[in-house]
Amino acid sequence: MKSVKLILSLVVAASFIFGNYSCDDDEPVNPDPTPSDTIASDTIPSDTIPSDTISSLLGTDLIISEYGEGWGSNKYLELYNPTNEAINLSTYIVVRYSNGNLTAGSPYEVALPDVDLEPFKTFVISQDKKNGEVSGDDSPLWQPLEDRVDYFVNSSYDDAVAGSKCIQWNGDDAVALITDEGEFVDIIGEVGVRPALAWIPSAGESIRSWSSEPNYDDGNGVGLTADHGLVRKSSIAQGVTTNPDGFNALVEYDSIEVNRFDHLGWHEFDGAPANNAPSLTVDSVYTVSSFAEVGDVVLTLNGQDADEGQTLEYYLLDGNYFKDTVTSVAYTPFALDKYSGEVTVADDYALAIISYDIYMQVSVCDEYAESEAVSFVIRVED
Ligand SMILES: [Ca+2]
Ligand SMILES: [Ca+2]
Ligand SMILES: [Ca+2]
Ligand SMILES: [Ca+2]
Repeated sequence: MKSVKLILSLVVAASFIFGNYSCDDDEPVNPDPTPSDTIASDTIPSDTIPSDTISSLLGTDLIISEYGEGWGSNKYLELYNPTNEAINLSTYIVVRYSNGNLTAGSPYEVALPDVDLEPFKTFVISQDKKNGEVSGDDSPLWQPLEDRVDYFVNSSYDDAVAGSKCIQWNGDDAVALITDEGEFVDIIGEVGVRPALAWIPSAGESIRSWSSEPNYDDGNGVGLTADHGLVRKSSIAQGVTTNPDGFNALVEYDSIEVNRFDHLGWHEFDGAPANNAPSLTVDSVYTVSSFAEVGDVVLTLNGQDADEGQTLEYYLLDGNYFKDTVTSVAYTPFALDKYSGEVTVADDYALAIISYDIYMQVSVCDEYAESEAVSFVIRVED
């Protein structure tokens, strides 16, 4: 446990240096580093800060940068490379230790694919329950989540399929990244401990989960690993490599509300190179003919980024939904291409019956940061 205590005290020190971070359940993560408030400029003369301060912030291995346990199948894990060299993922395994189990087993272990993860980039893992492809009682991933996933894991619950029961955490499990030699790289929760029921405000009920107050597993405070997301604080460069004695999520993570996907696909890290966040401006209203056909371009989003050579990705955050009040059939009339920013007609039958404006909320991401959300409507005209 000694090394865990050392890590925790380093984290406390790092929190002091980088200021207080919001942990409000209802607010988006909004890191507000205020070093000038917490360290008087005369206590640490600038000439005592070594010139390699930035590189000393780097990590030595992958970390878990985001965890999500949402509604239905909306479960995901984001990995991040906090080093300055690419890391091949094929020697890493994501493991779910279910309900306090000390061991996992093949259906609970996902071997990652042969992918080189570049420095300061993320890799998002979820279940292969894509929209239109689910069977049985499963619900599909919500489209705004599906759009951000890099790797869809076979989640058939079949004991003969490795990993098929892994991405099904529901709050009272430990989730770990390990090497193919069985060494912990990072851990959420405490392997071998199943937390008690804790209050989940958004659900209006208690669900077994790691919670916000000591002892973190006895139900005190608010449940944080069920119907919530966790975003790693930007000061954290190293994973938890020893099974901890208790899991206080808020030491290293900010809590975000359930089904909030706009932090996926990028991670704020103090050791990363300087970056200008991309921005996006849109008109308030675009129009499309009710006779338009599938594939017709309605508009093209045009993100701006002051940095050279960064790939921009466009995401739908909300909207693009129409429900026929007579038949109760729901439609998604448009499609947003992640890379080109083109919004095209996806369902021309929906256009023919729509009788009001379709609301869209979108953003642009450069893989290091995401823009503010912007909204517009598409007006369907005869
Ligand atoms: Ca849930
Ligand atoms: Ca569980
Ligand atoms: Ca993230
Ligand atoms: Ca940028």
